[in-house]
Amino acid sequence: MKRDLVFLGTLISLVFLSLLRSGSPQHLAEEACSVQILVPGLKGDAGEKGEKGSPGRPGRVGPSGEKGDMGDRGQKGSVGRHGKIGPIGSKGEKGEMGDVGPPGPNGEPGIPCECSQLRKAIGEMDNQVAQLTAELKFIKNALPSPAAVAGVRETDNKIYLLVKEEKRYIDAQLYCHGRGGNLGMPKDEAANGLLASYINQAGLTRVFIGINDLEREGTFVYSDRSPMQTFNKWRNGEPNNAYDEEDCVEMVASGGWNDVACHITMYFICEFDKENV
Ligand SMILES: [Ca+2]
Ligand SMILES: [Ca+2]
Repeated sequence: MKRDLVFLGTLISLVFLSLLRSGSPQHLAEEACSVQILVPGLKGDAGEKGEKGSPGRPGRVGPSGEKGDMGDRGQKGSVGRHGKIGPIGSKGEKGEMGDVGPPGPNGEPGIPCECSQLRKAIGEMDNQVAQLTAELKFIKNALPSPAAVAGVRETDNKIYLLVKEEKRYIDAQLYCHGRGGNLGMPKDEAANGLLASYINQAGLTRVFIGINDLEREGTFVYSDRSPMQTFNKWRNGEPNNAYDEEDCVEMVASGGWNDVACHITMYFICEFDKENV
């Protein structure tokens, strides 16, 4: 288009020049020198083909391709390392008994002992015990008894001894004490009955027993200082503290009790705990 305009301009200029030259040739010659007109040449022939250019820059990264098919299975790997040691197992069952082992070596000779002497001493003691047992049995059963002793009576835990020596209460108590006992202290019906029969079998009518109110008038206690319990065998009207002097106690053949004066003398019964004999 631009080229067409230039071409049209050129054509107009040529027409204008032709008109000028047809008027005054002198005047036109002067005018032609003062006007500069540029006119492009004709288009040239095509040039030779250029040399090949340098390679272009790399293009952009293309999109991801589709997933391919699964490959073939690989080869078997080598054997791995040993694993950790596992926990301790449960206890096994007991095994069978083994064979008898060989006999051990002989021991060293022992020290000569005095067993023979010990055996002899023990044998003698056995003889003494047997003899004493026989003597005790004889004493229990012997009739008549020697001197003051008229046999004994016993229960599961007591031994009673009737002493045929007339003594005041206090002396009778000393006699029993001196032999590790006390005056007889009937504390229940059974013991009281045993003492009563003891007296009867000895043909006696009364003996001192271990009961008194020496410390406090009217308050009777046993001779071991233990208090009277609910059990008692007072005869009718006793204790009456007759003449205001009866602080000791006798048992009569019936087993009944009576308070009497302590300074009179009569037979008496001692009692001993078997565990102390
Ligand atoms: Ca009294
Ligand atoms: Ca009395």
